[in-house]
Amino acid sequence: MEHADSIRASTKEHNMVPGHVYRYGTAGFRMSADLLDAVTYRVGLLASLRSRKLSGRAIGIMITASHNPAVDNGVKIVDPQGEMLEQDWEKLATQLVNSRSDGELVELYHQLAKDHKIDLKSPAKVIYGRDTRPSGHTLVAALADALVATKTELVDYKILTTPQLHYLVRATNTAGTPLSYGKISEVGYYEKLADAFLRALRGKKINGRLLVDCANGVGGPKLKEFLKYLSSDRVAFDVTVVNDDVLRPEVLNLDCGADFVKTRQKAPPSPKPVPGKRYCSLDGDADRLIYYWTHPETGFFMFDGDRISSLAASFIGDLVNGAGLRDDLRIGVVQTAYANGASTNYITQHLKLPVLCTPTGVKHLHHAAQQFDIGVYFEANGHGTVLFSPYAIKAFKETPPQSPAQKENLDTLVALSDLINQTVGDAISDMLLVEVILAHKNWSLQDWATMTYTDLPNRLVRVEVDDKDEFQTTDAERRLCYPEGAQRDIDDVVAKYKNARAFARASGTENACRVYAEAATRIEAAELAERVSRIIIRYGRNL
Ligand code: NG1
Ligand code: ZN
Repeated sequence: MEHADSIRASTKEHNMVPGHVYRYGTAGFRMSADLLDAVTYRVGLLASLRSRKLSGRAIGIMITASHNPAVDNGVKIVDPQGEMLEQDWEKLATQLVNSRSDGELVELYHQLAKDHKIDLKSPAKVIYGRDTRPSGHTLVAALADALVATKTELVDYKILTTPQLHYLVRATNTAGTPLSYGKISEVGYYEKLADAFLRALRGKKINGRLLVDCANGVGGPKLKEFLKYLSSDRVAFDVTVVNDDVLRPEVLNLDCGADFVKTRQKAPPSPKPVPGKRYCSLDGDADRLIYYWTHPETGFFMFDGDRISSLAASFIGDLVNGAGLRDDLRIGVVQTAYANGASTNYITQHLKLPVLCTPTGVKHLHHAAQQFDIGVYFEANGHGTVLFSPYAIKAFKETPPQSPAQKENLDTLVALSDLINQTVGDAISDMLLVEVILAHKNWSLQDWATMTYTDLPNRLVRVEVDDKDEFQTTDAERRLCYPEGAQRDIDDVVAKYKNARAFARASGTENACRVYAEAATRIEAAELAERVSRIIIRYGRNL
């Protein structure tokens, strides 16, 4: 039994905390950091198996708990093209992590190798990074123990944003091929983005200062590093980085960051928002982005994932038309049920683009977006990107331009395909994309708001239930199919309101249900959310 002795020896150093059941969810394993040492060790074992299964291609592991409080952490596996772990393997991760004893763990490891025809003597490679949480230190040590025990080549990239790790996985696995994604280094990531940003801007002027709230997370130091790669003689990009204190762990995601702005629907209290200025917020691992500004009279106004998505779709759609490729390339937008109904209407009716709805979790959106030549996907919370198919990129590069304007559109599309992270939502890359679009359109945030659509009033509520897994959904999570009768009761309540929509689903990241409601007025949206929540509580008790 290959590696059995070394695994047995190192497993003893990483004991599971008893009494917990772990599940590889939408965000991998995410919980209080105290519970994660042995979980991370076991994820290392699985990643080594996955790499061997895929002929030694590099697998990524990111240690982060994103927008969660500083005491939490998480561990997530990245597949060779920089995508989320394949779904079938999520189950294997859950199985392996829940092994009840060291003996069972070693046995299951070998059983998985046998079942999946994995040669444990073949080469394996795992690369990893972590956000700024102090607990990341010990977790990567646990991970390294598993990789050493299984004779897996490893590269520790230390502190990274989540999208940087995804970039590095893809760059590693495509190096030396015609699809090379970029240099295999953090510097390579900055150089690629800086170069693409300048090409996409095409000398257009960026208006005014942008203030970037980095949630006191890894995005702060990384954004500052990126800015060094923008030569000031080629672009005037006036950026002020705020909430970038990574030395005091307790302030991570505290009263700041993209999740705070989106869920509280207000600007972070510090630094005090200045009316009229352009702001954006990243989350703790820099894969979500929300823009906002405050108006002297009307107050706070937010540009969430739905707005970034429709802005990108509209701009890229215009470029494709201007490049003469309208009939060649299929452009589509992917959303979840949480997308504001007004954004869906705007995209289908005004932009005349198809919209697909998938279950929550970026892996679903990413997969659906791959059906298009240009697939724009965003969750309302600001996580998303734009995927370009190899066919689309070839068309941008090889279509003979019929005019200087067409050439310009084609060149801008090539630049965007380099600027936009093709592996996962990336707040820094998405922010540069928004800045490029606003510069091309010569829009302020006020222009962006008034030239598009008005959000329908909405309300998102978290509802505590005994067992959230009893709530099962269908139709991209828009309808409950279990408990029986619950959906009928929700339909009856929704029917009492005009232009209303509501749904309930079990969270994939915490033991609770979420209820979302939209209606013609704020009061009605709140009332509807309240009534649907009561239905969920009632059914939750009857089970
Ligand atoms: P859950 O807990 O399944 O609702 C939340 C977010 C998702 C996604 C994941 C992963 C909402 C309503 N849900 O999922 O969009 O980002 O966390 O972080 O925002
Ligand atoms: Zn995140």
